Amino acid sequence: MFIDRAIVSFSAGNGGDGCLSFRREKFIPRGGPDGGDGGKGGDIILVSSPICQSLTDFKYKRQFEAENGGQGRSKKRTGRNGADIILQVPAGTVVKTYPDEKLIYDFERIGQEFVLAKGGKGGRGNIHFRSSVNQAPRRIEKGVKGEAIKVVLELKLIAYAGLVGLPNAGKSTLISKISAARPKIADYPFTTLTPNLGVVDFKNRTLIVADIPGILEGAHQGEGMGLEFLRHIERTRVLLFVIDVSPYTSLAPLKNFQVLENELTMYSERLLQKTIVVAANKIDLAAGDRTGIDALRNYCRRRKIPYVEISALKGVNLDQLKKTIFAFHEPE
Ligand SMILES: Nc1nc2c(ncn2[C@@H]2O[C@H](COP(=O)(O)OP(=O)(O)OP(=O)(O)O)[C@@H](O)[C@H]2O)c(=O)[nH]1
Ligand SMILES: [Mg+2]
Repeated sequence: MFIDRAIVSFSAGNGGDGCLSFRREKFIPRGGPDGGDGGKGGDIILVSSPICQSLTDFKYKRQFEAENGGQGRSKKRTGRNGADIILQVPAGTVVKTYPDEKLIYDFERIGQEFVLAKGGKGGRGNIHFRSSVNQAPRRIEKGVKGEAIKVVLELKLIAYAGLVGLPNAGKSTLISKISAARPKIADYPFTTLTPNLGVVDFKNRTLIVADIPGILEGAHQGEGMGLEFLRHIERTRVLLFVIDVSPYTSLAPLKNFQVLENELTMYSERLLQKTIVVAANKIDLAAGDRTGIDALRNYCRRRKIPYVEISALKGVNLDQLKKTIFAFHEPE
């Protein structure tokens, strides 16, 4: 399970001030007060929406301000109400106070709506303050300030697919090409030390994919980074094996697959009951001899394991890969 968090400031709109004005017309001397009320400030409203699946929007923009109400005007006209801001969050989002993290609201289901910050009321114009003793009131009310609040938005995510592969196989390159995630990529093993999540879009559907550190032969005995981080993908639906099929690796593709499978079994037999998809990566480098690649391909075919040849770097066959992964996803 991953936790996605964003700290965001919201301010609702201020109410508009009431207006100070007197009727001024020909032949009507000493016209009475006619200043209208200020409009209400816009609210900030959060809605849990089926379309929204992550808090990414709040990573780019961390401050939202709803519109202020308009000032009241002469001739008893009320100021315009400020527009509300309606923001979508995924179901599963909790809203907490910042910085002490007390629960404010929990979006348990799709379609819930919560007014996080209320717009200020408009002030009354001088029309309201006429009395028997004061026919020409110069009194108005100021608009009320809108509520302002800084909160923590938090979403617990369960990734749908997890990328597993030896160090340097191109997992981070792949997630950076199929999602907005931008993990570090480099030509040496163990570039990735902590998991990264990416939201992958395909034909109006989205799925979360997790990139985790590479696995070495012997990881179950503590080699490399060990297997501890596999707990992050224990609940995924699909395991995507990323296998380097270029001639520049020490392991032949099929052996590479078997090492991964073996390490995963050592961690938990249950992991291998998941759907496995194989991405044969770096196909752009695999000109010439295909013996090793074909051995992996035929093996997958025999075991009915979906197999796609890709180049994460060059963007080859990535749509085909996404289609394959999405095929196991039943819409809720
Ligand atoms: N030619 C080629 N190079 C690739 C491809 N995919 C990844 N690479 C290169 O392989 C190297 C490793 O890529 P990463 O994405 O960091 O690999 P990783 O699997 O995340 O590695 P770790 O995080 O260390 O486990 C980088 O130099 C990438 O540019 C590909 O399809 N073709
Ligand atoms: Mg990596």
